[in-house]
Amino acid sequence: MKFICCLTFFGASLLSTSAAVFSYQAILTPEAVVPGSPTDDPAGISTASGLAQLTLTTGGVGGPTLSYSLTLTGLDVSETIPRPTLTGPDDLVRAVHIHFGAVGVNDVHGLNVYGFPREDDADLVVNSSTSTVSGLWDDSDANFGSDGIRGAGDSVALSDALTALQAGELYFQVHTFGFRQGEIRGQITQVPEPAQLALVVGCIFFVVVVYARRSKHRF
Ligand SMILES: [Ca+2]
Ligand SMILES: [Ca+2]
Repeated sequence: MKFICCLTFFGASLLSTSAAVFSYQAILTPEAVVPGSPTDDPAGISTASGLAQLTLTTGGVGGPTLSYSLTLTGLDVSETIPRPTLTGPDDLVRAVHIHFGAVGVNDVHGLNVYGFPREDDADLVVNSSTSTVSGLWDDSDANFGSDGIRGAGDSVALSDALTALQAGELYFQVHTFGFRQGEIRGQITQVPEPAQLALVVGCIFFVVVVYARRSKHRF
């Protein structure tokens, strides 16, 4: 029995002490954009789309991190620095932001990823051949600009957005020169964790099998 207790404790420790990892995704469409301006695409003319894969890690040293990789279809991004922010072709991306806001709601920026008004820091990678932007949001990304005051277009620390993330109240919005206020949008939602569930089931199964074998050998 002592052996079983040790195994159970080991399994529980494995799950509780290691950093927790969660998968998120966002599917970006023109239909999800909430019109807030005549320069949006309320008529649904755009055929662009996007898919973002994100990984949240909590419990690690240095605070939470959220890696993201957003691949766009039917839109272009520029690898040239500085990015074009004043003029460009209709299908060229002017800005990518992660915003606060539930489905159907427009709200302030959480992270400025690409383009106007600022970008994620040195971890941002832009691949124009695949129209992909990827990077890492952490607490060091808080940037309130030269005034030092948090405004609607500033980036915040990831810790200050975790509650919204876990509630499904963050979204990607992609702004192009054709649709400056937003051409495509996608809510960031958690993906079920089959790997973590499998680990728990595996631990329980292992304990049951070992217990059954030991009980059998007693008789
Ligand atoms: Ca960053
Ligand atoms: Ca500011």
